[in-house]
Amino acid sequence: MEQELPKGCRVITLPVRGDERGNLIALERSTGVPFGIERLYFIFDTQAGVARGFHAHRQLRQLVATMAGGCTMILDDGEQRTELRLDRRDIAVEIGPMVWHEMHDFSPDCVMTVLAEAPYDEADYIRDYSEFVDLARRG
Ligand code: T46
Repeated sequence: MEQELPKGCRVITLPVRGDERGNLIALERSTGVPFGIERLYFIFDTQAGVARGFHAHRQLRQLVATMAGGCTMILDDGEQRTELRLDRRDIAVEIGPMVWHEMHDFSPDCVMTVLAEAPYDEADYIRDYSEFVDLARRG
């Protein structure tokens, strides 16, 4: 995954500890999580043809990985828009504040795992794209 990402986004390779029994990935600050983890949530059983997201966060940083299946993530900082297929367990994407994100084309088995820096707060969401672009361009 060498493509250029919008501001505030980064692809992180997760360390896989494999042995003859199988594999294990441990996530903590020392193995690449760029913030203290306050919340963990999972998105699964996404119905065929459904897209999710369509928002940016004002402050929140998150780390997103798919632990099964895959989906296509659109990342947009108001100037640059990038599409990324997330379908490897050892790859995560950091989504910083003020990044519009959408998730499309979920495989039926997709389990998306999200680490978040802060508790859930609806006030942190920008769900209107025009408002997001205005705020992002103002800096
Ligand atoms: C994001 C992308 C990647 C909670 O009650 N607690 C939570 O921690 C979360 C994340 C959601 N909710 C409630 C809020 C809604 O009533 O669960 C419902 C579905 O949330 P939402 O429509 O925001 O889901 P997505 O898939 O559009 O977005 C989610 C996260 O909300 C968001 O922060 O970055 O996944």
